[in-house]
Amino acid sequence: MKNAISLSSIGLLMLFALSYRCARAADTQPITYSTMQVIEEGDSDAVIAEKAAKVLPRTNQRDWMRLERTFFLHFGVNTFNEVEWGTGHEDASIFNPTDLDANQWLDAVTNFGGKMIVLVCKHHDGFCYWPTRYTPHSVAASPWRGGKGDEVREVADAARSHGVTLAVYLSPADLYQLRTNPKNPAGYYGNGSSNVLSVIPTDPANFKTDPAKGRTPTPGFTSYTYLVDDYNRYFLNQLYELLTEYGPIYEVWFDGANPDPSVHETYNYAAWYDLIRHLQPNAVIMGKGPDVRWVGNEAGVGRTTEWSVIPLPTSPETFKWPDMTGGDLGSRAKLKPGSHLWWYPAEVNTTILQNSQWFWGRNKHPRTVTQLLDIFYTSVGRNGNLILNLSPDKRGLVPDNQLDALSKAAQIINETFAANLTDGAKVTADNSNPTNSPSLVLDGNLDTWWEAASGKTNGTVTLALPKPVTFDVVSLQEAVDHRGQRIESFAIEALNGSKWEAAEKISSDELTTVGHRRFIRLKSPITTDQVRIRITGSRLEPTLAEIGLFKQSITTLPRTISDRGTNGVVSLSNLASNKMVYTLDGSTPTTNSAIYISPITLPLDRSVRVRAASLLPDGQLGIEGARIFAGLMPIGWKVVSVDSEETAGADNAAARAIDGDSSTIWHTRWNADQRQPHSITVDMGKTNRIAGSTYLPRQDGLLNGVVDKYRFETSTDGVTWMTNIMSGLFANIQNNPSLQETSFAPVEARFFRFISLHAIGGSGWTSAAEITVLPAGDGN
Ligand code: FUL
Repeated sequence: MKNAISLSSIGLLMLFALSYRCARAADTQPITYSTMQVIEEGDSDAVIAEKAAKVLPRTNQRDWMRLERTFFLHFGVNTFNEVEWGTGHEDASIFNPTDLDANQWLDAVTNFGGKMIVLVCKHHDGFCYWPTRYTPHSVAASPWRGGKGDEVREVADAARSHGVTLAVYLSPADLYQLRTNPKNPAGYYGNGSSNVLSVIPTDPANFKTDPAKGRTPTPGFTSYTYLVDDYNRYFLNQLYELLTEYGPIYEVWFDGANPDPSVHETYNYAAWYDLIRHLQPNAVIMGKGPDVRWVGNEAGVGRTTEWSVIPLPTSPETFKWPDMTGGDLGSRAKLKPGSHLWWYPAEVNTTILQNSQWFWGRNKHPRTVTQLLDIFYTSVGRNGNLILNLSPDKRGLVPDNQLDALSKAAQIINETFAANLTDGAKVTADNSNPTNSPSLVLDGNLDTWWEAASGKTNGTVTLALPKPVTFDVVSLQEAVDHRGQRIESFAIEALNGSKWEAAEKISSDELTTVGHRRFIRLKSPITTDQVRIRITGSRLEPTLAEIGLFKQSITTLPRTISDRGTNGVVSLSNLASNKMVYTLDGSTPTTNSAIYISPITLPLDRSVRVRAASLLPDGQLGIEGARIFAGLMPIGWKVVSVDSEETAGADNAAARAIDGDSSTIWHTRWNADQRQPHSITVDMGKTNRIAGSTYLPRQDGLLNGVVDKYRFETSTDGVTWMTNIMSGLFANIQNNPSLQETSFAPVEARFFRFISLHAIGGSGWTSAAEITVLPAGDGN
């Protein structure tokens, strides 16, 4: 049956046909709970705060927020080429995993308590991992399982049998379909075709000639009609296949990244959203869509103050959902007349590989257990869902080094959270709404909660424990599904004798927002039989649905290893100020390793791997932190030429790119020389045999001048240059501005030249925090 829809009106209305009862100014009418509120001209600050506090999540968001730990999986042609971004020129024959086992992937997911897997079904290169009817460029053309394989089906089946929900990533950017791809001259992407009436699912045989001709819909589903061009029809048909043939889908992930923006294509997001809402109404749309927001980095770190209620400058029907990367997205200062207040929670995506690399490669190392634990606390514990990527290798298996790090982190998390130490506590509050008693904060149910008495914006909830307990993690959860997000500041205090004392938190955590969940880690464990949460600021009567006290099974060691100075000096520190042991030869630290007393001097002529661990008061080792210092230290190096450097507005001289300090940068002139290329030429003072280079983009959160296309040249005498040493693209550097390493055949060089050919966003600036070279045979 065909169901014709006029997209512009009905589709969008259906899309947002949620309970929008936009409240008017509070002095005329009470403000009711709603999934959207509008701030009117003349609303007082109190009314605005009340409106923000009365925005509720929608059902699909509520279910999604409760997942907390979810996984991503990037596997495909890029795995076989060991690159982060493909080109669209890949031959299908390259995709041939020998041992692909989706159950092994799902075992890893459930071991970490993962509740959902987002599978990359098509990455930017356009190769499809299910046998789609709409392009031959898929697993069907590959040797894998004799061309009969369907990775999406295998993952869907494994996910179902593991009790994990399924979600799909379908890249809007598609280099295979790019109009300019010589491998596919009939590509749809940016081919200038006009919008024509198209039935989805389209009959593949008439895809271009008569798109009004549909094919039989999947049993249990119907057809839809849209006015779209070739690429959008292609994309809608792919969505249709994925959303109707693999069981329930809970998230659709739209990536904003596009490796080749030179060919323009207009994505018809409205049609895509409409189709998703019809086919999988419980799914959240992530990224360029209305349900889930990208947190703004790929490092696994949520904001210390993370609001889920976000002001939109226009109505959600017309809003374009750009990435939101600012530091403050939802504080009172951001709420203003004209804002539509919308529940828009954060998803924190990151990878198990160092430097946020998504696809497996033989030289890519997994993150340390400490980093994974940190990521867990700074995502799930900062009112966001964690989506952690696994990268199977060419066999189609998640390699042991990733599994090892993951399962160690999982074990620590599982042990830490196995027992909520509040058991048997008597809960009281200095004020309560009579229908929401304080004992509800310990009933394990997010749908019941303590709420402050009517009119109060603060309150203290006290737990009197049957006997003293020792804890170093506090978990708080607001009743967001029923009362929205309200808390703005709070204190955690423990009774010490007869005195209430503030529990000392680690410095990277802040006592501000709570939302779905907030973890606060303490600087050191506290032993007490009375704990209180004192809410000191709230947009409306504060609520707490759950309180938890936990003891970390192992004291972790967040970020402890400093930069390597030009003198080779590195210092170690840990937040709890414990003693530390370390190694410099790659071996695992033990209680007998060198004890850290003062800054260590590292060799300067090679890469060094520093591994360190705290020595805990009980004589045990805390878990390890590690850092690789890649490349030669720039000792005695000189910039011999640079075409532009800013020295007036700030000290952004070229020398800053070779000062061994990742916090200073070389930047071309701010108000001049705004064109590419730019280049910096360095004299290393002596000839080195080198086999790679590194570029560390600026680490201050700004992207101005960050290079995404480069060339690297060398010379032994500064006169004759080898210009074809290395050139290329720093794939995904915009989303993931971390260390970029390239390797090349060993060469003797005293001089090198780094040339910026293109910077993010086509900017005419160039910037760099550090540039160095990798010595040959270094093998870090
Ligand atoms: C980015 C992409 O470019 C990466 O390759 C990866 O897929 C990540 C999840 O999103 O923007």
